[in-house]
Amino acid sequence: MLISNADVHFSERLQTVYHCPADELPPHLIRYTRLLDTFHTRYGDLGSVTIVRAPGRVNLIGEHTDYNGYPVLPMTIDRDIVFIIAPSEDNTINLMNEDSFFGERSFVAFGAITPFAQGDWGNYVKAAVQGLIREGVVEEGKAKGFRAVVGGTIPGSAGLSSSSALVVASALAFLAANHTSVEPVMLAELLARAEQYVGMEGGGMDQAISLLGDAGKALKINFFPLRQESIQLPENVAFVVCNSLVQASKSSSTRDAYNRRVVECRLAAALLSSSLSEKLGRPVYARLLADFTPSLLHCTEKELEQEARLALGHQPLRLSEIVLRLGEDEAEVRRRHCTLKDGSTVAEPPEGFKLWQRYRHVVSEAARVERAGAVLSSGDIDEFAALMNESHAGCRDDYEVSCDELEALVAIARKHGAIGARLTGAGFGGCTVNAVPLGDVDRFLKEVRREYYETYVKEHSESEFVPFRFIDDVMFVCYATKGAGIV
Ligand code: NG1
Repeated sequence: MLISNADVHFSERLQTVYHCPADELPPHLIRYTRLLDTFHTRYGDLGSVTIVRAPGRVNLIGEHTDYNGYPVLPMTIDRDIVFIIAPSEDNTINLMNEDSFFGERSFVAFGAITPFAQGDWGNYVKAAVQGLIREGVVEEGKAKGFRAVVGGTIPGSAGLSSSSALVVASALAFLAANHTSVEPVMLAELLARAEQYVGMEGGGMDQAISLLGDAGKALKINFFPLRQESIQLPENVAFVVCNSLVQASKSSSTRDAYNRRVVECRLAAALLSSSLSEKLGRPVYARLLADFTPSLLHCTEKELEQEARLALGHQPLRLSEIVLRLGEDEAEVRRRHCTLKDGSTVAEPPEGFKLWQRYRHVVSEAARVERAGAVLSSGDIDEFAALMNESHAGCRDDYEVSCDELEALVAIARKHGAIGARLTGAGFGGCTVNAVPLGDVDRFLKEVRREYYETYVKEHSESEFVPFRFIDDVMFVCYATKGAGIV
């Protein structure tokens, strides 16, 4: 077989993107070749094509902090979404997913784009296109569509950001079809707003790490305004992802539970603002929990915590109680704090809103991220792992986003060599991330496979576990790749 200069160039390019040794390139080359073949079989020869990709991510620490304005510390993973595209003559977007389960989708990039059925994969593409048109990046009347073959290797509904990777890749495809581009930081902010089209009031972590990620590095990301700091990943420890096989689907109860926590944090901010305003005798405006800065309030962190404890109370609060404390009209409280971007309102949970617990997790998690960034930079991996363990406890006890299966998986991981183990992403199922000393990785993989996938899963057949074909699809070492872009 003759190897052209273009082939050599493409191989070198993939090596930079995936940050892998040359002997690990063949599977990537095979995948891209397959996607290109599928494109030509489906659409014929349309001349030159563009390839865009967007990676998923694993969040090492900083859970449920992003939408509160606090930092996160994720890294990209070498599982991604790839689009092979060619521009259309008109504004139609045709999508073919190489996984026949997802099938083909088509829509027009014009006006208010109506979503497909809830949970449909095409909605993430619509979210990106709608966002770019709404924010004036692509001019509505002049927008060009594209034809695409889409291939993904990120496990879905697993807390590894497959949905945001799809949004990011879709945006890059639409921008390429319209011969335009947006600076990555701006694009990440725009797409965080755009993804709320699917009904999750999410923060900006996933779009940011997918676009700004760096090979071999983790990123500490701050929000409002978005800014990032690269941190070299340690060489003596691997971060291993293990999928609990419990689906945390964004189109169902997970979405409602997530949105309820967003609302609880908003209500906590409102109550704390009101009580601080009263105490200080001047208005304290704070929309996000991160807006309460002790130095600006001329108090210590401890004093602020005391104040929050008083303002939020230990017990869950009924909406009527919150309304009373805010001294506002109930309809106004619902409109300002409980209403989501799609106009729906988060209902009061039967047990009331758990404001103090949510506050305590978010603020302590934010402090852990600050510390984690510093100790990771200095190479103190034991301290980093201890912070991961504390983070998991906060997610489980105060934020209540763990489940029996995640607890079993974390316990098994710690028993077999993980020095730090925690749920990652939104929770309610999905994956754990584990810090495992390099020399223990093989044993860890073998034992977790035996004790969780071959034993626990079989013994708990009452749970709805997602079936899998290969163990590598559900348990793997993470390698940070380059951020999203044109390949
Ligand atoms: P995942 O796990 O990908 O659903 C979600 C949010 C993040 C962040 C985490 C919790 C979206 C798209 N993603 O991530 O912004 O809040 O939960 O830390 O909403």
